[in-house]
Order: sequence, then C-alpha cells, then structure tokens
Amino acid sequence: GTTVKLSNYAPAAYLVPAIDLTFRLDPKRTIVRAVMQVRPNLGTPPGTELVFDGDGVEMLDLKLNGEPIEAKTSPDELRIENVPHEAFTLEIETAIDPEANLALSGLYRSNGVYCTQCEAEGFRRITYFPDRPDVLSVYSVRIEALADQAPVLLSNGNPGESGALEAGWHFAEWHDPWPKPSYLFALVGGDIVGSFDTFTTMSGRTVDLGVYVERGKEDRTGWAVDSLKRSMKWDEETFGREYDLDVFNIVAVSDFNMGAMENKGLNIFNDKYILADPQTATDVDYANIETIIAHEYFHNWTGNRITCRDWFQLCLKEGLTVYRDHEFSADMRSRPVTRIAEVRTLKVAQFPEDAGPLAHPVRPTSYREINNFYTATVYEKGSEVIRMLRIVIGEKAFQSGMALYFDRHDGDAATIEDFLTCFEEASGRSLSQFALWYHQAGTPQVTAQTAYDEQAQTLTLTLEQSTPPTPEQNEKEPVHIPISFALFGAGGEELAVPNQSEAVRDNVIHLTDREMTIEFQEMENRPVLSLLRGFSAPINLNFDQPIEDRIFLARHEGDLYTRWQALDRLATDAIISSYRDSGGEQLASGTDALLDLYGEMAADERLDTAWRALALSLPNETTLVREIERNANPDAIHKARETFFHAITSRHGEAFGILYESLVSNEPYSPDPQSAGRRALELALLDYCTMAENSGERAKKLFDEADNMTERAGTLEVLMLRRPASQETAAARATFEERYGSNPLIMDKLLGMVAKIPGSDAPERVRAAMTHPNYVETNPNRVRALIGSFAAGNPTGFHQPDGTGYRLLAEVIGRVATRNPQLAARMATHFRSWKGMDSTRREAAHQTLLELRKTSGLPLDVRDILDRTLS
Ligand code: BAL
Ligand code: ZN
Repeated sequence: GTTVKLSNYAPAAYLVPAIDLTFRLDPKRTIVRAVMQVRPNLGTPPGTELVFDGDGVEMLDLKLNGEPIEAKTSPDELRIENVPHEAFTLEIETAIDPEANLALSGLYRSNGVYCTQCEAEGFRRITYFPDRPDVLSVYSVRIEALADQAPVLLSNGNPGESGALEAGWHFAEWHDPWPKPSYLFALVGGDIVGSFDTFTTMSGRTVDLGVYVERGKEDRTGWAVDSLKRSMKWDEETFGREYDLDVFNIVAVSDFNMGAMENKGLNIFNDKYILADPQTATDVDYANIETIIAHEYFHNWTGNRITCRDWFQLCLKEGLTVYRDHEFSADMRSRPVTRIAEVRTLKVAQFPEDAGPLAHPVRPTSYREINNFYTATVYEKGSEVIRMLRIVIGEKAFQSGMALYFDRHDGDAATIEDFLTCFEEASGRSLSQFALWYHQAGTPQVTAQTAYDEQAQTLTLTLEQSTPPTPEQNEKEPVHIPISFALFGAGGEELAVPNQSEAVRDNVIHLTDREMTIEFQEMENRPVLSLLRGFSAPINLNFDQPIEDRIFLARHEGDLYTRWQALDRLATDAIISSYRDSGGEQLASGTDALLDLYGEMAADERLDTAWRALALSLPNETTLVREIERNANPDAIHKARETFFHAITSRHGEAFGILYESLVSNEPYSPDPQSAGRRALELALLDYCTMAENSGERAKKLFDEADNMTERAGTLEVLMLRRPASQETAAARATFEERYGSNPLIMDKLLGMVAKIPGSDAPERVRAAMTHPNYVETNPNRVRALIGSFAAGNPTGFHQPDGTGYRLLAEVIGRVATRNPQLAARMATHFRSWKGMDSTRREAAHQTLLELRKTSGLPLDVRDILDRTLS
C-alpha cells in the first residue's frame, strides 16, 4: 500500500453536490443505484480525468447525462477520461454482497439486520464515489426490501414517503438536507424494534427520538433514551448547540467494529453500548452507555456540521468530541471521580502507545491505512490538548473561541489550523508553540526539583522538560505545558500565591522553555507543593518529592482528583521499589504511613464512596509495566503489586470486613452515581476481605443475594481472580453460565474474567475458552472480550517468557485478518510494548512477530501495524 501524506493534500477535482441513492436490499446481491450531480471543482482544468474510489464493487451500469459512457472500471476504481467541464449527471449501478461482508465496513448484515459502517472509507464498498471527507453532498435515499425481512428501513435525515410494493416488497424514502461527507452516510434495514420518545429543543422544535434494537431486546433501551435526552439538553446549555433534524434515530447491532458511529441523524451502535437493565448491565456499562451516547450525539456539531478536511484532521472531531463527552460525564457525575477514570484510561491506553513503536502525533502527517489511526492518541490525547488549551487561554477566551469556531466553520470541512485560529483570535495570543501538541509525538517528561531556603524564606522550583524521540521524530522542541499547582501550609490550608508574571499566574505555571526556575517568596515555613493538579497536562512528571509531602497531599489536598494522584504516585513508587529491590518478594521499606492511609481513606465518610473505591484500587499492572520502561519482568511486577495488596490486607482486613458489611444494602438497584459508588466501594473492600479471610464465602453470599449484574459480575470476578480453583468459584461460575448463557454480552464478561486470571496457565485457559459456545470469532465483541482482555489486561499471562501468550495472539490475528482486517489490526497493536520487556520475552515476541508477518495475504491494516511494531 502507498503512503498518504498530508503535504500532498489537494482539493477534489470533482464535487458531488447532490446524490440520490436507491437500494434494493438482498442478502447476497443488493443493487445500488446512484444518481449523482457532479461538477468540476474550482480550479479543475478542463479535460481532467474523473477518478472515483471503489473497493470490491461490481459495476452494472454507467451513464453520463443519460448516455452510456466509456470508462476504465475495476472493483477498486472508476476512471472516466472525458467529462464535461460543467455540471453533469452520473448514474452508477453497482451490485454488492452484504452477507459476505465480514469486514463490517460498507453495507453488511449483523444477525440478519442490514446496516452500514462508512467511516473511514466504507462508502466506496457501496458505490464508486469521491470517498473523502471534503466532498459534501445532499443525500436522498430510497430503500426497497422484503417487508417481512426488513420491516424497518432507516437512513439519514428526515423520513419521506413509504409504502408497499409488489410481491411482498416495500420501500421507504429519506432526505437529509444537511450536506455531508460520504463517511456519515448510513442505512439500516431489519426486523428491529424501536423505543420512542420526543425532545423539545431550546427553540421549541419537537424532535422524534427512536432507539432500535433486535427483537426481544426492546426492554433494555430505557437508559439509552434517557442518556440521549440529557445529552441533547446539555449541549444546548453548555455550548448553545441545538439539534437540526425532525428525527434522531439510534440503532444497536451486535456485530460492530467500533463502539458506535455518528452518522447524521442515524447513529449506529455496538449493542454493548445501548442495552442496559439492572439484571444485565453493570454500573460501568451504564456509565459507558451514557458517555458514548453523548459522544455520538455531540458529533452532530463537532464532526457533522463541521467536519474534517482530510483524515489527518481526525482529532479535530475526535479529540474535541471526547473532550465534550468528558465534560458531560463530569457534569452528570462526580467531576474528580470522572477525571480519575480519564487519567487512568490515558495512562493505560495512550501513554504506552506514545512510548512505543506505534507513537504518532495527535495530528499525523502520513498513513498507510487510516483505520489504524483511530487511536488513543487521536482520541484521548486529542482531548487532553483541548483541556490544556482551555487552561492556557483561560475560560472566557476558550468559550468565545468555541463560539467562533461553530459560527465560522459551520458547513465546512475544516483543519486543526482553522480551529486554532479561532482561539488565537479569541484570546489575542499566538498558539504557534501550543500547536506543537498536535505535531510532536511522545509524552513530554518534566523533572521538578525544589529547594527551600529558610533564611530567605523562599521556595525555589526548577522545572525541566524534554520529549523522547519517537518514530520519524528524533528532535523535539519544548512545548507549552500548563502545570496547575498549589502551595499548602502545615495545617493543610492552601496558601495564596500572587501572580508573578505571564508565566506564573492564577496558580498555573506555563512552562514553555526547556528549563524554568520559579521562586515563591515570603514562605515562613517550608510549604508543601502540589504539582500538576487535575492532571493539567498529559506528561510524565518526575518529581522527587519527599514521601511525607505526598502523604500530606493525600490527606489534605482539597482537589480530590489531585488527592488521588498523590496516593496513586505513592502506591506506584512503593510497588516499583519492591520490584527493583526484591523482585516483588518484599514490601518496600518506609511504607507504613502509606499503608495507614488506606485504612483512613476507606473509612472516611466525608469522602465520596466512588472516590474511596478508586483510592483502594491499586495502580494498573499495565501502567506499572510501562513505568519500568526497560527489561520489564511482568511476573515480578505482578508479585510486587500482590505483595503491596497483601500488606494492606493484613493491616486492614478486619476493619475492611466491618466496613464492607455496613455497605451491603438491600435497597433495590438504581444506576445513579451515589448507589454505583456504594457498590464500587463494597466490591473493592470485598476483594481485600476475600484475600484477608482466605475464603470466598462473603463473595459467594453476595453473589447469591444480589439483585443486579454489578454485584453478580463483581463478586464473580473477585472469586475468579482471587480464588480461581475454589468450589465457591466453580459454583458461582456454573450458576452464572446457566442463568446468562444465552446472553452473549453477559458471557463476554465471563470471557473477560477468564482472560485476566494471571499466571503461566493463562494462555491454555484462554485457548480452552475459545471453544466456549459464546466465542464466535466473526463477532468483534467476542474477540475483544477474550483475546483483547488477555493481551491488554493480563501482563503475566500474555507475556509468558516461553512466548505461548504471544503465539496465541498471533494465531487469532492470522485467522481474523482474512475476514476482518480492522479487528485483526487492532489486536496486533497489543504487541506494541514488546521492546520494553526483558530479553527472553523480547526475543519470543520478536520471533512471533516475524513469523506472523510472513503470513501470506495479510491485509494492509495488519501489515502496517506489524511493520511499525517491528521497526
Ligand atoms: N467516528 C467513529 C466513532 C466515534 O468516534 O464516534
Ligand atoms: Zn467520535
């Protein structure tokens, strides 16, 4: 495959202002008739050849202005040499095979439901088209289908006529008045069932809402509908954005490569992110549904009304929309708790990407396969960049910049430069250095040192930044890093810090040079410095702060996110010391005060239960492995983490047991954040108790008595991970399978638990689970639940020194690759940290990767990931 470069961008030669599509749906041979109004773009010289994209399409008929025309047609391209230098009509009839489409891109069938996924380049699998985001068209769609096979027929925009046809067929027409790129096209046809509601917009228009699911699942749509209405309201109140069609439909399907898709007026979802009721969904599922519904809805403005000029600008819509859904969740729930979850995700998913061979800038400059750039860097780091922008230019300028962006670029296919210009104008500042966040890959490293001068009563802070080399970027410029901070006095009171300069104002240090020294004057006593409050920048902070100061912050920091951050740093350092000093066998010295803290926080009723639960959950193993950076031994890291866990357990086991009992409640289930927080704390404590008591009795009891999936799955997970060989575990697991065996989404939870049981027999266990009737390898949810959880969530199992874990993943990738390249490529990214392992593992991974790359017929998606991972 050739490399696409940002520097080669040129506008499309031909535009398609309007397109009429007629689909005659058939499982094996769907006929698509497209009538396109085409015109040469401004600046296109006469005689320019027309070249449209295709991907595996069969051309049946081609006419220009009603007449047959000569063309060079292949399944992957349409070329017409002589087209008029004025507006003309192109009629294209193609045939496609939805049932054979296991790549789940273009038009395919999921459990008998016809559906589409066109982002990024799926529309060209339906018809020939300039399939690029800067070609915007008004779509009119007519769908014809057998009425009993597909009683519901949906597309983008507003509904038009519908009715019966001959021989059991029927039709429905849709018209979308808003010009859109082809990646936002969608169609659905199937025997699906809708749940309906309405929303009245701020200007008083009524919008009909529909959430469609497979027959039999319609009782589980309530939370999605509720989340959608709250999202619509929030975007009006927060950004003044109103919905712009008469209907808004969502369809949930069971085979889907992504979480969901923001097609104009017709979002299509992975059903994992729609279906919920207390019996089948956990609190985490409820929270995910809420945020993904919001995300897709928010795309209506950030993505659809304003789209991307080219795929290099993907973060323009994704980073910004993730930022918006984060803000929404923070407003719906507890802000510090959602921030903790965001930072954890960033560190588990994005930091390792940025530190390995797949590192790329938030706005990349080249790609071989765009599907491989739907990454944590584009999404999560892209969102962090917007968060920083808000800090850098301040609240007022940020809000006016957003308003200007919406106003100026409505209807455009825009770029990151267009976006940043709005904020430069709104703030009156240059953002040229800030823009480096979009252009330089790698997580900046900041080293902080302090010195207190008792005589002079000053605290001196020295900061130094550097960004490590990443593929194709060896030299890095210093970036603009906003570092929120506070100073605390001995009593825990926050000290007022006068503004010193442009660079130190409003409790933010703007680190723009490689080095910076700041003096805080009139400090009668040595203050405690809290740095990087709220995780104000996505950096690795290397601050050799005295443990007492961190303990102090974990007790007194008024910002609850930052309080957690202090604790998380303490725990991470303690575990890594134990790893380095004793291979994890022994607890690091000097952890007494930290261990005490766990008892204090667990019991502190002034603190939110959800926060306490997060405080009790130790740093993620994947994050710990990344912190080691070189020659990591995941077994020893696991051991060190367990040693630390045991130490907390022996100190607090009994108290945690009492606290646990006080939290068990027989109130009926409600998904609200308070109730969810109570359950999270209860389950976190149960994990410790199960270890302390060396018994699964408590867990089994709650498993048996629970009236909801959160506690059932939560207790089963405690049993499976802490007591994999016990009778209670076997009994609970059997009950679980018996009760939920016919619900694939719930069985995915079980597959995920099996995948995460640590140790050397993990690969074998996963292999056995692959014969579970629920494990169907054509369904991405199944593969992600079992194989993804294993590779991403079980470092000891995946990184077996003999390479069995690696080979298992490679085998699955090899099989999946021929059917579903996107999914296979996604699985292949789990090799990204191989270079940080010790030499035995590194060698095993290297061999496996080389072998896998030799597989014949590997799709470009997978080759691209493997080539980069090996480079
Ligand atoms: N645009 C792809 C799915 C999403 O980010 O919403
Ligand atoms: Zn998105």
